[in-house]
Amino acid sequence: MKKQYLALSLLTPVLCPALTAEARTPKENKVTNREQPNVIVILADDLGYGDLECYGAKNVQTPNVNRLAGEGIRFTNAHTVAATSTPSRYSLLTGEYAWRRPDTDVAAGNAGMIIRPEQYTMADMFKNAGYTTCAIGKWHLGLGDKTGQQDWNAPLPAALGDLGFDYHYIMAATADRVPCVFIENGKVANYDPSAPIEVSYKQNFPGEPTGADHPELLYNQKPSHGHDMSIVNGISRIGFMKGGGKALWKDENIADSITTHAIDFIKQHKDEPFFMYFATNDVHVPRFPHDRFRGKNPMGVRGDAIVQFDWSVGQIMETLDKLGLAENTLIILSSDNGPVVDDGYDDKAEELLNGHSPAGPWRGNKYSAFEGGTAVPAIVRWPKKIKENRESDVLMSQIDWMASLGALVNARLPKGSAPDSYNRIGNLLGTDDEDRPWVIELASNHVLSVRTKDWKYIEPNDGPAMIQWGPKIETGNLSTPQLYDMRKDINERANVALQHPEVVYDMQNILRRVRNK
Ligand code: NG6
Ligand code: CA
Repeated sequence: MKKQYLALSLLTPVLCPALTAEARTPKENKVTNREQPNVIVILADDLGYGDLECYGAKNVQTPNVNRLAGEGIRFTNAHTVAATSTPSRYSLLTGEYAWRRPDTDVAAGNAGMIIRPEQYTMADMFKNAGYTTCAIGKWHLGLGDKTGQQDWNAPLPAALGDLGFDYHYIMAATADRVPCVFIENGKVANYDPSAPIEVSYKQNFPGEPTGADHPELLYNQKPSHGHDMSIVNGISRIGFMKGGGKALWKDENIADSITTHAIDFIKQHKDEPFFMYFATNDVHVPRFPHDRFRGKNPMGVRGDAIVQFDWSVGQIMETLDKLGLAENTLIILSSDNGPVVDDGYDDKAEELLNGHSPAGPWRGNKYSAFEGGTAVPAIVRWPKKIKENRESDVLMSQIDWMASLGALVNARLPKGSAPDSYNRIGNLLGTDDEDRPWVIELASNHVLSVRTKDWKYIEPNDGPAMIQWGPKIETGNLSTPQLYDMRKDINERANVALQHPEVVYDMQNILRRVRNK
């Protein structure tokens, strides 16, 4: 870490003599603690900044997340690296910007494993620091060999065990992508030999119904965009699949299933330091929460999925409480990208918003270059060290979580690993409120933005202003540079690039420097 920082800061004056204070390389926060807490990263899916009660949501109750925030720090200026899942998660788990690689876009369910075994991951880091590690829930970073020609009826040739996770119980991709089975330690969980699994993203299997051909077979959630291929549990998905039998998940039980596995893991490892990456399926589509969470708010299934997410969080907290582990367990709760309402199923989420603003004060949504794409809730609780409950508007990025947590547990990272991650543990623990000098954000169309505390720059792009495949989502595209003054225009309305060419110049310099690193 140290080495990396020094190398960059030495380069800085050579490459960019004119950089202002805002263009500095991130500094490292001091490590103030070397004790080893358990660490749980709770990563929701498509949960927006405005979707939690403690972030101002009015139509939905989230008592457990509220309690977590009330016992820790609630961050109001935290960013994912990307506005979609795969690149966001890649960056979080490797400390490398996903856009440095060409193959980190939203992955198919049969994609080869994107993070390669030789890469050093957050899980490797914890494992080497003496932790027992696990990943539970949504994966969406590919599995198996690079070709993606997986045989789902045999152990996968590469899985999370090769990435530092001692245990995993995961969905290969997303709930709307086949295969609709859980993978446990590199094999289909509850594998049913009477129903061999076949998966293709190219063509259907003879005789298998699809949502496009047989809409009468679908339950109430019909696709609004895409999602018209294989039908599993009455919901049509992306991709074709055959078989699965008893191994197929039931959508209404996904939250129960992953939460139960998370609780079991905590119980089994209560006496040793553990790291858990708990990535929920909520609130991604198809939203199919269990009956007991339904109808609890005026927003339909999207609201119910938020309630279900809150329940999962509550179960983890309760388990820690019961086992006496809460005090020395650091929980970070966040989301993988900004919110989306209509994401391809007609689930009435749009019609039932009832005034709710999933992205809170930010413009744009999941996919966008505007802040709504990457501005997410982030809560850190660690009762042993964080004594004062507070809110923090420190500018931060998930890219730094690997190096920060590494510093916390005194991990030594191999040279070249986590190349974009800086130790900013003081920000996470509330002992250092110095903003990251800049944050880089990746939109789904590969446009990069730079955010500083005061400014937001979006690089020019000729693409359309709205997403083309259906829902009314702004991409943030404009063919000329965009600059917004975040001190007085957090909703990114007035493009002031022409009024502040020197700031545009600085922002472009930051981007060029980080790109060329
Ligand atoms: C899109 C899907 C969307 C969602 C997204 C990935 C369509 C029309 N849209 O292609 O439903 O699955 O990919 O979401 O198919 S993410 O949160 O995992 O990145
Ligand atoms: Ca997502």
